[in-house]
Amino acid sequence: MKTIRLTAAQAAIRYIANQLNEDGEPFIAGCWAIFGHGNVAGIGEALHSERERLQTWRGHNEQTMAHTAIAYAKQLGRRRAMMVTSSIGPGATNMVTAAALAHVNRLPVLLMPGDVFAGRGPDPVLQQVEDFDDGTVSANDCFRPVSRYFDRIMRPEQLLTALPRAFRTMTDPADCGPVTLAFCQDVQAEAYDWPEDFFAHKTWRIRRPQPDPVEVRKVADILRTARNPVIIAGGGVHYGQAHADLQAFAERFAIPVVETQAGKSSLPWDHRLNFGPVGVTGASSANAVCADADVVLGIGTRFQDFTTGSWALFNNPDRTLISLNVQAYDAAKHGAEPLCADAAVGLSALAEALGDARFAAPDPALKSDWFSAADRVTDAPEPEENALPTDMQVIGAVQRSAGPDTVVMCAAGTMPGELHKLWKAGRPMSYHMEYGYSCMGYEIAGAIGVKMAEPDRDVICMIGDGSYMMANSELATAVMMDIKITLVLTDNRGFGCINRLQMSTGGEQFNNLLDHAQHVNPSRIDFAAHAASMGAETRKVATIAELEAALVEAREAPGPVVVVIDTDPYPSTEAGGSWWEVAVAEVSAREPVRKARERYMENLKRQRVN
Ligand SMILES: Cc1ncc(C[n+]2csc(CCOP(=O)(O)OP(=O)(O)O)c2C)c(N)n1
Ligand SMILES: [Mg+2]
Repeated sequence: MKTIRLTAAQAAIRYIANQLNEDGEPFIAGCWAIFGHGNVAGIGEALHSERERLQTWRGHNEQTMAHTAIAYAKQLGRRRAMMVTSSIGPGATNMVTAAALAHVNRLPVLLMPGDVFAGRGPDPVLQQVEDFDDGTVSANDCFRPVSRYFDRIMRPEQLLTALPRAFRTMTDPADCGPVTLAFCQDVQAEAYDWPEDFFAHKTWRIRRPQPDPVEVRKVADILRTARNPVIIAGGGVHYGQAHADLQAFAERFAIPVVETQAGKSSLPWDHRLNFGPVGVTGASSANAVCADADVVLGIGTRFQDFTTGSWALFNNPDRTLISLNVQAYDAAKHGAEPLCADAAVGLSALAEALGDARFAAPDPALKSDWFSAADRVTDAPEPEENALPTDMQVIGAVQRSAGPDTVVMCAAGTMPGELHKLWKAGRPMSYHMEYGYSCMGYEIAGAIGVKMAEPDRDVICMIGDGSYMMANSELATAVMMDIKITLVLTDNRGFGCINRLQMSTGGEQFNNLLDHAQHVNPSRIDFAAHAASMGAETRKVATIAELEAALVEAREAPGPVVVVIDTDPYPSTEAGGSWWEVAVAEVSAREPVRKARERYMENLKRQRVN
């Protein structure tokens, strides 16, 4: 057997660079890296030697670098991914939040934190977490519950099995998620004689699991007897690239489709069978259809509480739940009748079994009623003097200035709910929402990942002042790397959405808006100046008309643009929506809390968990 002598880190990077997707592209598009003593001399040296084939990029924070990597994979429907390397202690644990985000959202990312010395000679090294009773524990054990596959590389030759396992996990449609290879720092630098064929190009095809014929028959029998079925389109429609299959299926049988946060843009918003967003942040049209539905067919959805209205939304007493999902865990949730398969092939098998069945699509007036309510808030006239515009009007302005290929993206705050309700998404993946983990701080980094994934599309990142303050430093990376994104920063001076949630659960306004937080000096953050200091082009606008004009200009600007607008923290779209379970204090000195508790107990009666 021919061998080649390389360090373990050199072998890892060389192997990674040779793994391809079905389109012949490297599956790992590049590596985000912040070096420390735990990776600079090992992985860092190896990345340098392979820099022609696997690019290395430097960010400002390990968590946000990983967000960029994850957003890239999400935008490309999991067909490509990125890796991220960190040092052994704080750099590694900074990535744990991002690992959790990828885990919840079932997205591939290859995390490669350094780890302590396998040989343990210099113990304890800088940043080593010492466990008094367990010599195998390091800071990287924090990744275990949030990695789909976790391994610690303590000998070079472990890579011969660990790396193929890592790629299997990232390219498996059912098991897809983050992989953490914690790489002991002495092992990174250790040489080994590797079989040469370990570095041959290898193609990883994402398989499309076929359904079990018995499951198809059973599900078809249920569906055939339905009077008013509904399809819940989730993220699996995007990841399975099942857009055309979904549309054909819905049209053939006249079944209305509603969309989750991850599934939005599965069908164009104005398709006659797209009844809009579902659930807590849903449209009245979609939710009315769901409340009535006797068969609920989920496609590629995890049935998160925002989708199901905490299981109080589908309240037809005779309803049956069907779950078409590539992952058996999701296919059997909450008493669902499982159809475990890839979305596209599952739909075509189901279509064949259904034959010439045909259902009665709901009244289209539900949709026109919804859009007249939605347009009233997005297209409301400019506020009176001394009043601030609403976030919904901001959405209206962004929508009017957007093209069909624009990608609007966001993760936390007021905007995800409002965008889910109000954004009119045309093309697939024109709506990129991280709402599995809804992680403040994903926005700017995520926008960079979206733009790297699809450089030809305009990317608009909606970001609240709270999220901006939590993680903004990758804006400087966007400037340095000339990644053109547009940020629309809605400054309502605090955590507006949580303040409203606090009020609706009977709470006094407390510790959310900056005015209600302990302070000596009132906050006076100048966001435009802050963003400008990192090299972005910035505009502070006062009105919706100015915002619209700034967005048109932003398209022509060469680099990242940040448009800041002050908005009113109190209003949100009243139309649509459904109940969401948030536990309210059972005893309280406050009368409004006691009232909210009563409402909560009343609503709980509608909940049906299987
Ligand atoms: C990392 C993280 N911490 C806390 C939360 C809980 N949370 C959700 S939205 C929000 C406030 C967001 O404030 P901002 O970005 O200003 O948006 P706004 O609601 O004001 O529009 C908080 C604290 C979260 N989702 N993520
Ligand atoms: Mg805010």
